[in-house]
Amino acid sequence: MITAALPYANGLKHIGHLAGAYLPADIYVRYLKSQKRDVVFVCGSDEHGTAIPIQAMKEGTTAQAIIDKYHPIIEQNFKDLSIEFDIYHRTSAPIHHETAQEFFTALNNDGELEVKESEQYYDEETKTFLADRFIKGTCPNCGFDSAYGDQCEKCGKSLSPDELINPVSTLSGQKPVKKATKHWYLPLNKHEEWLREWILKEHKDDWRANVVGQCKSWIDGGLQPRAVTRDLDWGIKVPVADAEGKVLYVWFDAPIGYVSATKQWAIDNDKDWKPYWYDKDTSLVHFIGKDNIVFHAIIFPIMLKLHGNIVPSNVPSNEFMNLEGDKMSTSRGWSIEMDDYINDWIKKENGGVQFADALRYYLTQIAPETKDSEFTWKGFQDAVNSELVSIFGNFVNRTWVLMHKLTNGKVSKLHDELLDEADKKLIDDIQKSKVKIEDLLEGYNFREALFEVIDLSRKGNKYMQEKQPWIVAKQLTENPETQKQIDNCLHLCLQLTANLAILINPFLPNTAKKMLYMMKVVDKMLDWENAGKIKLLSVGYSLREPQLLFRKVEDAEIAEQLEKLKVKSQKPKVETTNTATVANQPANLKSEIVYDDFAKMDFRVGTITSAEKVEKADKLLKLQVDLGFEHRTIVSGIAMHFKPEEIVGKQVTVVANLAPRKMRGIESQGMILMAEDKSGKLHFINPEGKIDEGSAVS
Ligand code: B3M
Ligand code: ZN
Repeated sequence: MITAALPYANGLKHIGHLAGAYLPADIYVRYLKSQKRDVVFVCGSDEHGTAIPIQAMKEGTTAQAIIDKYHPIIEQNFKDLSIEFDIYHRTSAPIHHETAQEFFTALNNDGELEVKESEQYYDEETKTFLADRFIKGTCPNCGFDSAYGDQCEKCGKSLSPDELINPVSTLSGQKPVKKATKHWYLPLNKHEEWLREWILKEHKDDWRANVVGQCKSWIDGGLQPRAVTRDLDWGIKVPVADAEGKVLYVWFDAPIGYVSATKQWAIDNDKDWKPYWYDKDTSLVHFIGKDNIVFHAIIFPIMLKLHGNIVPSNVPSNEFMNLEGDKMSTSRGWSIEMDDYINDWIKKENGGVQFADALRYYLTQIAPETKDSEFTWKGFQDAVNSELVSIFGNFVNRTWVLMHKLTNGKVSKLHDELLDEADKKLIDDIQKSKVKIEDLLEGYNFREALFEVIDLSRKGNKYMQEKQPWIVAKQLTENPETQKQIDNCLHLCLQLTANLAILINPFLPNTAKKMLYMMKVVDKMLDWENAGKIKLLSVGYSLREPQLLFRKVEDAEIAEQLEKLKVKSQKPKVETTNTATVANQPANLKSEIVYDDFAKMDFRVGTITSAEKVEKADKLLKLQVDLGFEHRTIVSGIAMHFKPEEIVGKQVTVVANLAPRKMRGIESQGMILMAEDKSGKLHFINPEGKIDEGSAVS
């Protein structure tokens, strides 16, 4: 039973999230599935908690609209990066509400929860209790001035509202007062003994040190009862009579989302879900980022145990991935959203799916398995150009080209009697690599496992370089016997290629698929049990023409991404709707320009004469704009804000001398000026009352 943390459906997710939980989980699951093990891989959107209504306020809409907007985008983003869940569920689903309520009721009826009244922060203006992200203040740990009531985003420390220095309401910006309220608590303290035994002794060596370490400091610090309900109107109703206006705490319901997702998967596939959560032989593995450790290694296991379920066998958690020297953060614009990467690399060109694998490659190569790591665009370029292209891709390509040149495009014979030391060593290397990679994957060491795969292809290159079949071929006319040496070399290189396809498959599934196509073999060849064998391709079998597995990443592409990151991080981002905060934000002006810079731009008034959605692009509308002197096609990223029919006839300001640019195969001949208000809503810039099309704006 494999789970990956449920991302909040409150916005786009970045590649740090991908590297933290989803990619390693996907690699592991692909490996298990290639071994035909009985495995279910679940994930889904976390749609409760204060993060959702807060985003709704920012976007000037409802919580429901937020989850309905982001859930499908995130789901599609994962698909585009070849993250293949058995189900991508959502916690707003009725089956999840029922499952979470049943869980609560069971624990409550068994007397495992405590009810207590306490004084909590309250916002008199909005008449709301201020839990979690509804309250902000200075972090007592690192001094960051906008730490939330549940966690400091700067230093990662878990907090409670009472720990914040100078707390203010996120909703109104007001200073809160204290007010009494009743809540249900899970007494973590009662479970200290078995947790110590289970985590700090039993799993001391097979869980990652960062996980055991964090658990140890929680346990040593003294576990406290933890509230599992909240005074909120967004969430799952507390299923008892006297709990008006109360919902389950998001961290109580979200992990139960793994169970309800499994139930839904079982319904969809006509299976029984119970063994996956009750059978003692099941291994439950939670893939998460480091800020989720306590919930998955301490709190949820307590809930599972009390409820009679199995507890996790492992909780592989990653540290953080930084970006170009700074912490990744969507709100500060210092991040690469999966959605952006997909649009810029994967959807842009034919065969762009190789860039899903390229990202999977680089993120695994720098996986923050034991300490924080760093994504740089230069590092990405190096990984692609000097490893995927020059080592792995080069070996496969050379093998194919030579096979077509020297052995008629067929798998040549292996002349056993002629096997020399180098041949035997290569065969041995293939077998050893398989065992090593398997051990590393079983131990969740994905980075090293991937290194071994590339290293095996490096050995292939070395072998080929030693054998030099293209040189040997020059002696063919004099000595036809030398063909046998060529046969052996290419036979082994081909068998190695088949092995590489199996071994790379969990990491780079699209590459493996392409290799299968070139070898004209069926998916079954990728079964893990085939790895280490050197009889995967039969003698005399003719193979397809080579296809390049990867192309080089150009310097200009990297420069463009760096520029994009710079521009994005300079854009003012509005943190809350609290006007005081907004007024205090620095204006973030772009650097000064001279009049000539401005005079170069030609702005004209135009009228939108037609608008339609661009296929497979959620954000884009294709517009026809009448500029008086001519009609223009303009592709504009406003589809999330306007329906096509509501903007036809509107006057707009167009940058009329912008170089045309292709977007999704459509040439966009200009740009429309828009103003973004503090809620993130877009407005057209248009003249007061209709004027002639083509009028210049200056
Ligand atoms: N949604 C927090 C996060 O995205 C939370 C994870 C839930 S896992 C059950 O980091
Ligand atoms: Zn802090």
